[in-house]
Amino acid sequence: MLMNERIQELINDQINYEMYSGYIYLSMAAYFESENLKGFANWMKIQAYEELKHAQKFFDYVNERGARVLLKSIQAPKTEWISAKEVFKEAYEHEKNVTARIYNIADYAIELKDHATVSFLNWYADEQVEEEANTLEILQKLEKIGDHMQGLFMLDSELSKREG
Ligand code: OFO
Repeated sequence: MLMNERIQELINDQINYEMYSGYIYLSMAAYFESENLKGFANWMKIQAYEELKHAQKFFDYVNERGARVLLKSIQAPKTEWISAKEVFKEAYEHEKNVTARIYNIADYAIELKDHATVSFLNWYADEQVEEEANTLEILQKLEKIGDHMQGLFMLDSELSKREG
């Protein structure tokens, strides 16, 4: 069954958004590098790579369905933040946005009875539970840490252990 044109468009937009997510996280990594918080930077660099994988998974799916991937320019990300807490607050909000976008595509695929796309998007729905939980967990830790530099450095050391 040929892929519906609107679904193709929505997924192409989502490829762009996943690349944009990667760009946001890489920019957050650059901010943390400039603050000498190498563990936070490590976590963000791995997150940026995860986003590239999300984009590629959509890319492969569009091709598998015999549709066409059309890449667009990627929006420039924000470059400055005032604290690690602000960064993770935005990362968490961003992930909630991504979830809403995935649900929106899934709703449309359900409407079209495009079961293959619904089934494909289930992987992203599960992944988003993890993405939201990971960013929220770090945000909550940062809220507890407050202005205590020692706590911040301990968390930085914990985040340096994340592996891709
Ligand atoms: Fe692709 O999940 Fe984060 O943005």
